[in-house]
Amino acid sequence: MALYLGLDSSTQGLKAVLIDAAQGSVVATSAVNYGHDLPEYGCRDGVLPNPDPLVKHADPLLWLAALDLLLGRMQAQGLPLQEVQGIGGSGQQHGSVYFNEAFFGIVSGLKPEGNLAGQLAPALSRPTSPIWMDSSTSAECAEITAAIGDRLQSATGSPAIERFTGAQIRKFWKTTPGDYLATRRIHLVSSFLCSVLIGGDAPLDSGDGAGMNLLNLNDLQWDAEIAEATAPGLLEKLPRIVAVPGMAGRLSGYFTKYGFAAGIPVAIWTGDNPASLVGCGGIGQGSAVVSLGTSDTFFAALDPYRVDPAGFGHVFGHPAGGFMCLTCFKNGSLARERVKDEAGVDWSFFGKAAFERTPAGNHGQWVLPWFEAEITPRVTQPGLRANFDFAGAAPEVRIRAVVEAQAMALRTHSLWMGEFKTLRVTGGGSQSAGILQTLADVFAAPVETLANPGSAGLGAAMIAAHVGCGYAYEALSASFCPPIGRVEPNPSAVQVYRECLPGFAQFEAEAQRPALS
Ligand code: XUL
Repeated sequence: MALYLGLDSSTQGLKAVLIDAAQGSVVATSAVNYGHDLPEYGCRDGVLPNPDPLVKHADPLLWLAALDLLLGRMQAQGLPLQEVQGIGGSGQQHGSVYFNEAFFGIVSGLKPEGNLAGQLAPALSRPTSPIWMDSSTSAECAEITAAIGDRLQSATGSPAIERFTGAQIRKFWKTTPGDYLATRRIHLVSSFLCSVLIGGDAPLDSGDGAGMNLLNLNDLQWDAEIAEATAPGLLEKLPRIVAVPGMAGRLSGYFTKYGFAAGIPVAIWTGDNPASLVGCGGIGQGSAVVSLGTSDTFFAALDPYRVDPAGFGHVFGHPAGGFMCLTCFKNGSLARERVKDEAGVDWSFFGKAAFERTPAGNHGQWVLPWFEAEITPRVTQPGLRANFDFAGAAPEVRIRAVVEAQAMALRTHSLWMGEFKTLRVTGGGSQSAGILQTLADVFAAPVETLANPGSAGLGAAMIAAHVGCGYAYEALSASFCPPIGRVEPNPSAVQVYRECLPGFAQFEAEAQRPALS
């Protein structure tokens, strides 16, 4: 056996995937849901309530409590944790955790008789963590853009983006300069949890680091001028940066209480999207991944380096080397759930019947499902925009309108990345036949589904196997990511969408004006 553990600290929970790299098999999966399992932290759906709908913070101690709870559960399940040869991980991107001077001593001296949250609480210089759903930093984005200009996007792979960590750090400095001054280290969710695992101050990889608007992707170093324009003295508060995940360190003695062998290698963590690209077998060019989760994301390996001329897409480091491109839509599964609930139907109706009862193109009836402020395109005032009586329409018409809009937005905003021969679809939405067919037809490309148990956690486990024992990514992809289903595009529907797409792009561009209701 060659067991490797992948952990994925996502928006709504912490997930684990245990693989046997020698056998090419997934041995076990396990999960903790923040709202359900740790309600005492008050983070339903992983977010702290806030009167301002643009502010989305979480409690970083919740992520630690989840780690203790999950590992304890896996031990109680009798999983062979003592056989694990290495651990890797991924975190929701952009979320940041702020530490004072005490952090370094506390993290290196974790005591097994205590828990993680209790021990690390005094090390926080900011009690809450802004996460990727936050869009409250438009002013800070404008200030950073005014200082740096177009170089911000050509250097960091993205223009100034509200959820990216740079703008969040600037807001922290502006609103509570004393707390900012007391901050000695700013970690992302990924490097924070990796630090805890190694009992040290972990580096960041360029996959997650590129989500900060601070990393220069031309030389993979922090950009001193951009850092200083973001907040004074920021450079020295940032973790060490590395191009691709290597070994971060050895597992802290704290974790032997869960049965792990002392000192096993821990790989440098990455962001959930870069890990997911690995976990979907997206090592080379040719196929793109559509991940239908809390957010919908579209990503692929990118070669050569280039940026989105429209300014919505991003470039991150690829964990296997080189670059990846990504576009993220905030109104993903939450929008699908909203329309399903409001229509009073179940998932089987949503995934199948709704599409059997309505034609491709929905007779030109479109809705932009911006239940929440959207990031692609940038829409700060939530609200649906429709060209028909959406509320009065039949459930199947409303459902098709939402799914088609999501697929057409994915297509419109991924054109800068190039053409792809296939799409690999992952996440909860990949269970729906209607969604898969719509994607195949809108992209005019076959859609493949994967058997994977959570692509980010699987990718993290594959990274651990690569880093810990030199398993090649190509071989790991061949064993862990074979497609299990394939949906071919339907030529007549392809034609319908080909004709619709320019009009839809126009409709979306015009709808970026504030909603009327
Ligand atoms: C990517 C993004 C989201 C989060 C979700 O830029 O903001 O996909 O990574 O966890």
